[in-house]
Amino acid sequence: MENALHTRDRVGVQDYVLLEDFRNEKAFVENLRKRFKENHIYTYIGSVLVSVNPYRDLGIYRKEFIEQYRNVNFFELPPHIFAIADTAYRLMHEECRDQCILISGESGAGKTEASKKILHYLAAASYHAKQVEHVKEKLLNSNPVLEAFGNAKTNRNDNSSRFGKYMDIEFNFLGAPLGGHILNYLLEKSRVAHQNNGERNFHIFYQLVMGADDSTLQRLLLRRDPEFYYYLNQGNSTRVNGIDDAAQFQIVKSALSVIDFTEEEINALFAVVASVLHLGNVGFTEDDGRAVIAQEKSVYSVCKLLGCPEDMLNDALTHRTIEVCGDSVVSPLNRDQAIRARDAIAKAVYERQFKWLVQKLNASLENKDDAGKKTLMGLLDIYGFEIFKNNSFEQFCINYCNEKLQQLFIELTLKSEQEEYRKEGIEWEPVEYFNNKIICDLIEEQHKGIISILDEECLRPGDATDMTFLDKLETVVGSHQHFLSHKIADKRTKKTLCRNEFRLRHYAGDVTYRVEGFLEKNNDLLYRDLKKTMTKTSNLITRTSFPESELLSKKRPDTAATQFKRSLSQLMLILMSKEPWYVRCIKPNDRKQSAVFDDMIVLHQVKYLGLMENLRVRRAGFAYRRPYEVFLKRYKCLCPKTWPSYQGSAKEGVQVLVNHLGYIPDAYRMGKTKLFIRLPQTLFEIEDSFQNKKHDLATIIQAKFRAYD
Ligand code: AOV
Ligand code: MG
Repeated sequence: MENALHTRDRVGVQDYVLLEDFRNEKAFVENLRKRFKENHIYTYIGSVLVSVNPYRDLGIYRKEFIEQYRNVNFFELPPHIFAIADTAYRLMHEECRDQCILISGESGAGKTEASKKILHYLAAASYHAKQVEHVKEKLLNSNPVLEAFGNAKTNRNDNSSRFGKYMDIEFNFLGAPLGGHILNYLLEKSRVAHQNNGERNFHIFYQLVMGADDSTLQRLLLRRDPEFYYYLNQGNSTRVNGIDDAAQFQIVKSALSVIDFTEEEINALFAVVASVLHLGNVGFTEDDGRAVIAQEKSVYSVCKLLGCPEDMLNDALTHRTIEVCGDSVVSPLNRDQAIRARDAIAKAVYERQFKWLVQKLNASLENKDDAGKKTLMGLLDIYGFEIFKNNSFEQFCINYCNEKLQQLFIELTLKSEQEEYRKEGIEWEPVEYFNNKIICDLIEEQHKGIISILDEECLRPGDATDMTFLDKLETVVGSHQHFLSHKIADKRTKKTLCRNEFRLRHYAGDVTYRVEGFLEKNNDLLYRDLKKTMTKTSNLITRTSFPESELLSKKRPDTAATQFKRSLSQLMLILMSKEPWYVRCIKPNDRKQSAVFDDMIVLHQVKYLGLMENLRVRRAGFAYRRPYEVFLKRYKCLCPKTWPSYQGSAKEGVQVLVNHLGYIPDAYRMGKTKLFIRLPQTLFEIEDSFQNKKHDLATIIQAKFRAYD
């Protein structure tokens, strides 16, 4: 077994707090590399877990490992995702404080895998009783379903999350899970209608086509051939090495039944998935500027599956009705407009189905037993920072979300750490760190942030276009140090951008966005005729997710970016109300390869994740801190003057205790309300003594009882 103090040469240090040259980036990366080579993918910075994606099964998540990490103090065993899960779980259970585990890192770094391991750990290690086994089953089975509908192959990751997910798990006073609740964030729905080369649509489409039995396919009017569907074949990669769509389909189907989906609901779900594929195959020709449907058979299939009148859908795909002074005027669409209308309805149907799915999951996971006190464990797994060849509105939102999360990390760990020292009256060395708030402001500030400018263009009647949006950006934020456009040459590359691009200097790197489609995607409007057609469907999912009431509402819905911004700020409040734990995921290379550790790629991530600053703050200060009451309560038995009780204040008691333990002055500081301990070893030692003492006391007590028998 790896031990903190004895094996540092071969496998590096398991906690960066112990790294001698802790200001040196090279030494930092070297330590990760050493450990990676020895298959130690986890390393701590205090209580922050750094994880390097091994891209292969290391066999470190088996039952024995779960058992090993159960109820063991955080620093006693080698770093592991289970140690984070275990400590957070125990704090939640024993001290009744809500916890949350925040997982970050760029696309493909291992966030989703980490979140699944945590969930598995919690299910396996939490209170065990017959009544809660079903809850655990449901929590675990929610994953394959959400991944089928919300993940896809991208050029960065074969199983890339295309939605953000925050899950709260509710526990009772025994530590037994009672239920859960999922919040989902902005699904990348543009993928439904279009995929870049090398990428795929959401997994479920391929799973259904490859995995459903013949009679189901027949009922859904589908062919067992993903290449046949326009919405599946654009990326030229319908089949992916290492992904067995057919086998996955069986897993998804059985997961759906575990989470209480009825046969009728499952049929409705697959009918919607199939109808999206048929919609994609509806092609148009043009006659005298008017779109004419070329594949009536596909329209027929959609109508049959969703249960709506065929002529109604035909009309809605080729015409649009506008209300003018109370009168309805019908005007034909041209071919381009019809294609856009078709894609818009396909995307809307899929997105609303996803929301319906999450609602159904939540209904199934809802804790119906309301009695007693509950505590929560939150788990955040979002889409990671990404840079593609072409970056659009979706990447803008995803990267903005990552900025917010980084900001939270800085706020909570770095800043709060400094502030705590100040508050506790303890001297320490200030640490400079890059604060990305300036980029968050550039994006989200009221009136002058990018989202506000985008909204303004979206709501402006008349001639607003993606290019006028870019012009406005240049006027309002052109001089911002994190913004670049074609008018300003990049100081580093000396190159100017194209006329239709802008570049943001994100905390994690520069990303060039093309403005085409920003307005349309942000507006996210659907022709009324198509909406109306959906309200007339008999499929239970489309019928409930397109309510008639929406047609009556005159209020314009908020834009996509504004809704996203609002939901993110709510998420930040949720996270701030809990005790946070961090898992910082790192990708060892850009080729999804195991055993390849690219120093430059790792160094880049170490830098932008702020890990060096994080370590400096940790080292400048004290690895450990505990309120006097908590510390005294736990360890008072180690000193005859404080055991069984101490008459003075908790602070005085702790002073007596540490004097008795012989701590040297540099090892600790006494704050206003807390004791600060510089190095983790000091705490290992006292914890060991405590465990031994506890054992001795238990033996004495047992012996006493035996004497009475
Ligand atoms: P992500 O969630 O961080 O990317 P994933 O968790 O999906 O990344 O990881 C990508 C792939 O790396 C997985 O499909 C696994 O093949 C492999 N992998 C990750 N972690 C481990 C691990 N601990 N052990 C073995 N293999 C692993 V994105 O969702 O794209 O931002 O939007
Ligand atoms: Mg993911």
